[in-house]
Amino acid sequence: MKELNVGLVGYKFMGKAHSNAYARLGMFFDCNAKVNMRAICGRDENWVKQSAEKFGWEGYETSWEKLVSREDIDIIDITAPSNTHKEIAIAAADNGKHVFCEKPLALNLSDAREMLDVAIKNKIKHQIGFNYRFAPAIQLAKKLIDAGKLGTIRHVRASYLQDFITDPEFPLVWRLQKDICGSGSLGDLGAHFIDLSRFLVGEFKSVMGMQKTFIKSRPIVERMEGLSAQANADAPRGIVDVDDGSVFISEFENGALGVFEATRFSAGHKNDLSIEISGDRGSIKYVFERMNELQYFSADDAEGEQGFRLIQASEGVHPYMQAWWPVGHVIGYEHTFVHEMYEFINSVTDDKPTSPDFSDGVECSRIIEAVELSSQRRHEVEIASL
Ligand code: SOE
Repeated sequence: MKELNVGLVGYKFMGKAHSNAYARLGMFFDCNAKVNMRAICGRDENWVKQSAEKFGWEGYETSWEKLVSREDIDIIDITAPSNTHKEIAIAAADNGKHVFCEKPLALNLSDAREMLDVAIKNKIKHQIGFNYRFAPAIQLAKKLIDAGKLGTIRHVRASYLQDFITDPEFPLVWRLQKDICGSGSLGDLGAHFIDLSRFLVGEFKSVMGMQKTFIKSRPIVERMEGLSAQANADAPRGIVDVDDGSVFISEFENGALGVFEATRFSAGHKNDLSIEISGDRGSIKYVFERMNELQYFSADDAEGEQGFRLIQASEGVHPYMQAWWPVGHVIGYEHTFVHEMYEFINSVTDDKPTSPDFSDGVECSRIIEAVELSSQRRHEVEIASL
C-alpha cells in the first residue's frame, strides 16, 4: 500500500485537532494510503517535543524551513497563526509538497492569490480548513439544496457568535493583532459562514458591512492555550487593531439576499455557528452546537402536516457516518477534521481535485476584503470589483 508522510506546523489548538484527525483516520476510514505522522514542527523545543510524544508524531522539528525541505515528507499541513501561512505554503509547494492550510488562507486577498498561483504552478494538491463543511448535517443540507428541495433560494441568515473576549481585561492574543491574524471576528469566525454560504447557495455578488472594535486596548498576553489566555497583573496594554464584531448584508449571484453577523462579544454564546437558508419550497436550519441535527421544512408535505422536521444526520446513509458508530451514536467537533483529512488524502492518492481548495480560500478573502472596504466607505461593494 502507498504511504504518505505528513509534516505538521503548529501544535496548539488547531495543531492538536489536525494531529487527532491523522491519528484517527486509518482506524476508521479506508484510505488508499497509509498515513504516517512523520514530524510536528514548532519554535519552542520543549513544547514541540512534548506535543510530538503526546499527539503521536514520530519526531519533531523546530524549523519549518527544514521541515518543508525534508525528502521524506509528502504533505505539509499548516496550523500556525495566519501570518505564517503564505511563506510556509509557498516554500512547501515550491518543494513539491501537497499543502493543507488552516483558514483564513492568508492575511489578505493579494497574499491568498499568490498562494493559489504558486500551488497551481507546482501542480500540487491544496486544501483549506473549512471544517464545518464536513459535518454530515451540512452535507445533507447541500444534498437537499442541490436536489432543488428548497426551490428558488431567497434568503440566507448566518451568524457565528462567541464570547471569549467580552472581559476588557482579556489579554491581547494573536487573534486580536492585525499583523498576525489579518482580520478579527470576520476573518476568524465569519470566514466559516462565508464558506458555508458559498458551498450551499453560491457566489456572493455584493456586500454592505459595518465593523466595530469595542475594546481598543488590552493587556499584553503572557500565556495562551486554546482560547484561554493570561496576562501578568501589571502588564502594559497594547492596541487592538481588528474588528471585535462585524455585520453585513449581501446579495448573491442567484438573487438571494443574505444577513450575517460575526462576534466574540455575544455573552453566553460559546461556539454558536448557525445558518438558515430559505427558498420558495422549503427551508433548512443548522446550529453547530447541535451539529448532528438538521431542521428541514418542506412545502411539499401534505397540508395540515407541515412543519419543521428534525433530522438526525447520524445514520449510515449520511456522509461519513458509516465509518463511525452504530446509528444514533453521535459525533462531535473533532470528527469534522477527520472527514476533511479523509478527502484530502484521497485527492492525493487518487489524483483528483480537492474541495475546498485554495481558490475557495481566495474567494473567502475576497468577500472579507469587500466587507472591510464597505465598512470603511459606508457603501455597497461589488465582489467583482476586487
Ligand atoms: C476561535 O475563535 C476559533 O477557534 C476559530 O479560530 C475556529 O476557526 C472556529 O472554528 C472556532 O473558534
